This record gives sequence, structure tokens and C-alpha cells, in this order.
Amino acid sequence: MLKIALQSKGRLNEDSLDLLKSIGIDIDEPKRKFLSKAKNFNIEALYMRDDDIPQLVESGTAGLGIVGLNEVAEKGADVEIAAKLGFGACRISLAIPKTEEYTGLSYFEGKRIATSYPNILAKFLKENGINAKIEIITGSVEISPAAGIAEAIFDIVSSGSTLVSNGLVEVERVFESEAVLIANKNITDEERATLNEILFRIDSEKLSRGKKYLLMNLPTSSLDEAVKILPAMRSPTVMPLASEGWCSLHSVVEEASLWEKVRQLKAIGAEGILVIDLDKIII
Ligand code: PRT
Ligand code: ZN
Repeated sequence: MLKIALQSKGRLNEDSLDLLKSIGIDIDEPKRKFLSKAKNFNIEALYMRDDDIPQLVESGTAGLGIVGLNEVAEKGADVEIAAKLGFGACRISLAIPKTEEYTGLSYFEGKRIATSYPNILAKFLKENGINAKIEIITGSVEISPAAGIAEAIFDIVSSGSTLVSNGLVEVERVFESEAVLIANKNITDEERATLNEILFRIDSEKLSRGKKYLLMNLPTSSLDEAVKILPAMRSPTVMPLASEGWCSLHSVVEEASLWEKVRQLKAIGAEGILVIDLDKIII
């Protein structure tokens, strides 16, 4: 049975399971099990540390995996990046003590840089012709400058608050990452069909993210204006109402612009506006 390697605990575990659940693949949480079969889909979860997932997928022990793109790049794993998943967003950046004056990349010439991502860093330094010493640290990289281990760090940044609380400032964003679905390059045709089904469902789930379904009654005379306010997927759905001169309008809107659209629609006479959660958009 096709296995999907998931992080057993840590930042990506919950979002990975939630994503699978939202596309109809219900898998038990890891707890003490390292293998768990989906209840309603022909797939089995293999719970591992995230560091091990790229190689497990490259070797085919697991046909699929969900892991940060940063881990795939660091391990240099030869796998297919089947989908970007839109969670676990972060970057790997160079940071220096805020008391230092940053003079551009040449600042790092001859300096020591502490990191858990030596391969991505070495590639970046080489591409930019910088000679620096890489100090490999596996945890709490951010304390390295204060501890006298290095003059700079190359580490994951998300909100930036860890840097601030350690008196550091981000000076170069080197690698942008998010969680990705990876696949072994030699999966069987049957496994490929399962992967395609998963990708199809993920696309539908992604399309519906941050969107709401809007329903309202509208004077037919305002229809042209409403269509301009609501540039829906193709065109909004319009249905006549029993009362003369009125119609029912249905459309999908971005949640971010919902209240602005509602204000504009009310201004052209919309009434009885319903805002409904949208689960999936299948096109
Ligand atoms: O136990 P296991 O080996 O499986 O987990 P782990 O401890 O190695 O990794 P984990 O769970 O911390 O992170 C898993 C993945 O989440 C990473 O490989 C990234 O792809 C992604 N991710 C997203 C992050 C962050 N955001 C993040 N903020 N990984 C780590 N951090 C850490 C970072 O190391 C730094 O210490 O958070 C701190 C910075 O955060 P801010 O918000 O203060 O900038
Ligand atoms: Zn890890």
C-alpha cells in the first residue's frame, strides 16, 4: 500500500493531518504508532522526524511525503515536488548582531556563520563568491553570536521575533520555504493514480481557501453593477425571483474583500445577503 511519510510531531504534523482530513483522507494521529492506515483511502501514514522524510521518499520506503521544502533542499533529495501546500511558510536568512553595520554580502567574507542548513548555505556562499566558515549547530542557532561561536547565523525565520529577542537582525533572505508534497520518482502507475487523485483534491481545497459563498436578493435593474462588483469564477449565477423586478444572485468572493463587497452591494439595493462557508471548489 502507498505510504505517505508525515512529521510525527512538530510544526507540520497538525497541518499535514488537517490538510489530508480536509480532502477526505482521515488518518489517526501518531500517538505511539508509527504506521497508521487511512480509514477511507488506500494510503498509510508513516510518522517520522522531518529530517528523515526526504531520504525515505527518495529511496521509495514511502512513495509520498509532506515536509518543508527547506529539508528537501538541504538533503539534496532527488524527489518530485508534486505540490506546494501553503502552510509551514518560512525563510532561511542570514542574520547578524544588530550592533554591527551591514555592508552587503562581502560582510560575511572570512566570518563564521552558524547554521543547521550547511548545504543550502554553502551553495549560496559559493554562488556569491564568499569565503566564510560554516559552523554546524543542530539547535538554538540564534544564541551562537552571543556565545562566541560565530559572527552571524543562517537560520529559519518566520515572524522574526526569535531574531529580535536575541539582538539579531535579518540581512539577507536566502531561501523561501513552505510545506510540500513530495513523491518518489519511480512510483508505480497505480500509485501515480492515487497521487493524481490527491493532487486533484488538494487543488479543490486550495481554490476554496479564503473564499466565501454569497447569496442575495437584488433589484434586476442593479444586475449590471453587481456583476462589476462580483467578478466571480466565470460569471455569477442569477435566478429570477417570484416578485417582479427582483432576482437572486449567487457568487464566490475572497474573504479579505467580503465586507467591502457587502457594502457596495447594499448600496445598489441588495437585500437578504447570506454569507456561507465554502468547503470545496471543483472545476
Ligand atoms: O522533531 P523533528 O525533527 O521532526 O522537527 P524539527 O524540530 O526539526 O522541526 P520543526 O517541527 O520545528 O519544524 C518543521 C518545519 O516547519 C521546518 O523544517 C520548516 O519547514 C517549518 N517552519 C515554519 C519552521 C518555522 N516556520 C519556524 N519558525 N521551522 C522552524 N522554525 C523555528 C526556527 O528554527 C527559529 O528557531 O522558529 C524560530 C523562528 O521563528 P520566528 O517566528 O521567531 O521567526
Ligand atoms: Zn527536524
